[in-house]
Amino acid sequence: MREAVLAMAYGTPERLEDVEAYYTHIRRGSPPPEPLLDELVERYREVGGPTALNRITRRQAQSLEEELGRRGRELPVYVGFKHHPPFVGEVVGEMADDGIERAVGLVLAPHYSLRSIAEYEEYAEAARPEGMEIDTIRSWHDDPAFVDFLVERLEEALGRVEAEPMVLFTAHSVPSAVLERGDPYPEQLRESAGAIASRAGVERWRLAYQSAGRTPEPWLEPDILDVIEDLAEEGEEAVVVQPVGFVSDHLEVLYDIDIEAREAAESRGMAFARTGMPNDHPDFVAALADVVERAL
Ligand code: FEC
Repeated sequence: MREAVLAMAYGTPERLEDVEAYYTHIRRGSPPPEPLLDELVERYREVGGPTALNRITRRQAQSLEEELGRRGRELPVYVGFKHHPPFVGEVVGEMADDGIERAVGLVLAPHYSLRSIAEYEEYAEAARPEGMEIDTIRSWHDDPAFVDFLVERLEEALGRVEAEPMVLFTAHSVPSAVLERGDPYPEQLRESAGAIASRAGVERWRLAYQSAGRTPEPWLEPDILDVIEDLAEEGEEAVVVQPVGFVSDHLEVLYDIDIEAREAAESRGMAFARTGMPNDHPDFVAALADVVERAL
């Protein structure tokens, strides 16, 4: 049986001119009102233009293919994006043309949510031809090598602040309506945070959401900016942020954490540090290979 891995990630516009089409896709075909578009373009400008997310995703996939090969599993790793070409559905079609009969779907986001992994799964499933199997891994936040990797990143960031910090573990918020449908997302985030904190010997930590969308519905809280404000009022001197819900340096990290959250902390007199992201670090790639091998 011809097997493959389908690596899936969010995708980013590669030029500022493409931000409108990208944002329209995120909004399921409804073009963004001008003020929202302008604000998003400005956020990209502030991080130096479109982010490297697509390139990082491709490097992660390439390194994963090489690592699997070293482990005696010669199988191609395809890349499909949620909101940028090549879209997940197109890539599933390409895999079928290449004669792939079974694929392991690996979303490059560790926690399951109806608004994250479930949506990638739906895109893949909608394009899947009869006779082809796609098993998307539901979540991999608790993979031991991945947790080890995050513990090391946290220890490294803790070494960069002098005062004893409050550690904030963050993930992308999602509309809170998912809770009525039993979404395990908040629970999985608590598991991640608890496992990392206990392994790193960190006693003072909180979970916070970030990057809530610009829509009128309620999103999961507390928001990181509110938490930072509370911490300042409580007299905290330093904060270390670990964005456990993401695996790459992209807009939600480079702008929402490195610019917005940092400014919120430093303007209130607190020291601030953010943990390094996994990107294509060999130890992270090895963890991904473990996750895929188990699914195979
Ligand atoms: O570097 C880049 O250009 C890409 C940054 C990026 C990542 C990302 C990850 C996640 N999102 C998730 C959920 C939502 C929901 C909505 C939503 C909207 C946006 C907008 C931008 C954006 N997201 Fe995103 N997300 C990234 C970028 N996201 C830009 C539109 C402007 C805004 O609201 O800020 C609301 C959609 C709607 O209106 O229906 C929901 C989740 C993740 C983490 C999992 C993953 O990576 O797939 C969940 C990276």
